[in-house]
Amino acid sequence: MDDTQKDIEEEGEMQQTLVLIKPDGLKKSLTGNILTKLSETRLTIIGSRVVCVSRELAEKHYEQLKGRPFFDDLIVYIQGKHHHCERVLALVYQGPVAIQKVRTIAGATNPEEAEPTTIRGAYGRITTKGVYENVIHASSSPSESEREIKLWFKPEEIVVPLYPTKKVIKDRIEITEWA
Ligand code: 3AN
Repeated sequence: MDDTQKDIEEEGEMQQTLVLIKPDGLKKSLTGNILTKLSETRLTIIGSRVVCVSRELAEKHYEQLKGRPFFDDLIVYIQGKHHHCERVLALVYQGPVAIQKVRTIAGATNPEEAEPTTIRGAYGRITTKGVYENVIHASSSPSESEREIKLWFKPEEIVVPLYPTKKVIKDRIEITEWA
């Protein structure tokens, strides 16, 4: 039995999770600190991209929150318009019970309620306008992580096969998409 199989047997189901280091995290030069904190999980990074977030991508990512009073501010924030930093760092982590492990280290949604040793507790804040600047996004469930990973990454941008794919012809070129 190799180490990965041993971990799964001892620790639980193999999962993937999407992490976004949000524009406030990048602007405040927290990337290294956040990655160090996440490395405590002993999970493996299987995908990574710096992304300039369009309004369309932001709205799709947060589609479940449409209609909430903070939705418009959230879309502006994740696009980096509050921080003059129009990008996020998107990462896919994989390993046993990855979703819960990352959410535990990320901390509570409200940075003032997050444990001080978590990423959001250490680095997050609520602005005077009431926007939660909580530095990091982490998927909340297996179905959400699959939806989010497929939204942020193309199949070839992940270094292991994750979900079924299909071949399609675009502009006479064959490309691989999520099925
Ligand atoms: P989480 O990111 O912890 O899974 P969600 O999915 O409920 O929490 O919320 C997504 C994002 O929306 C949060 N990360 C935060 O930036 C923002 N948000 C959630 N609740 C509030 C709130 N009450 N006021 C302002 N922003 C919020």
